[in-house]
Amino acid sequence: MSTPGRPTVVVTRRLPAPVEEQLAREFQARLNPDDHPFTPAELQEALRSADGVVPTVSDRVSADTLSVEPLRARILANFGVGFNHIDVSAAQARGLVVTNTPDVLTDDTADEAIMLMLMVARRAGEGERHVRTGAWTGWRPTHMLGTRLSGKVLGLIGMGRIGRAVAKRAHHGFAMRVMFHDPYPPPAEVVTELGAERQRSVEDVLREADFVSIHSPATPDTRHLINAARLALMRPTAFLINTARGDIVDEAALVTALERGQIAGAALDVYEQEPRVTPGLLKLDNVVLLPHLGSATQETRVAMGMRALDNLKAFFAGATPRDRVV
Ligand code: 8YV
Repeated sequence: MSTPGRPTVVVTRRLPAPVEEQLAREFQARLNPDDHPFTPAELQEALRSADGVVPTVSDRVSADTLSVEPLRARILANFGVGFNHIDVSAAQARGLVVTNTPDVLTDDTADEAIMLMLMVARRAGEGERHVRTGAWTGWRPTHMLGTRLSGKVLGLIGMGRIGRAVAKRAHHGFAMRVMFHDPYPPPAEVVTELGAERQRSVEDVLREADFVSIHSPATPDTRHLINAARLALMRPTAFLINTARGDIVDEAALVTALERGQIAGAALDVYEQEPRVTPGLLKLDNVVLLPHLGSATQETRVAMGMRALDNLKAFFAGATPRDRVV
């Protein structure tokens, strides 16, 4: 039982049980037992009636939603590191603090990027479908040959926490030559330790890489960063991997590039209009499609929840939450 007098917190989606239990101990927690996605009206009701809200990527916290009156909420403790679904300027203008959950999902998301590279290069999705549909007639030397990952050139678009974790795996685990572009590059010693080479532009990375993996935040500047013109710079043997945010890639342009054989394949975990997937992608065998699973391990989802909880606790104790973004 939650104790009266504690801050009221609305959580928009089901969270792992240990997190919900802890939330219920610390706050007047209003949970979402049937896990339905919140409507804008439900989000507004939460903002009107709770001291804090824990939204996530399936909520669109727009300026319009945040214009609610009266506004009671004072913090949006986002469950997730990416917060492009929240209009942070509008939140700030309304006096709301916004926090996210970095660090705890870095390793799992980096693992997933490597998994997607291997899946698309070694034709794992295609092979699985082959076995499950009963099409497999047996081993033969020329059957379903893919592309080697080890020793190839990995081009990272974005070299923040997750980009660096991918570089570490690729360099130390797969002996890949790692290059990157980031307008805010890491310190030189970090770059050296990762055996990485900085490129001056996204274009320079795209021209050189056998695998291009995206690790930038979704901002107005990165929307459709990977468009038709940039896809045309990639090698016909290269693969595109996206575990960041869907709107960084122009999905229609990607379908065209794949259909024309301008690139060899793509592996995506995120989409422009989740959960909708551009139909052209579904038809292509050289595309791996996952349902936004980057951080989807038991360990990480619990850690993300605990991190959101820590942010709430700090805020309601009058301190600056560790992961404050505005
Ligand atoms: C989350 C993510 O699962 O944290 C993020 O930004 O993309 C994923 O790891 C999801 O988006 C929850 O917000």
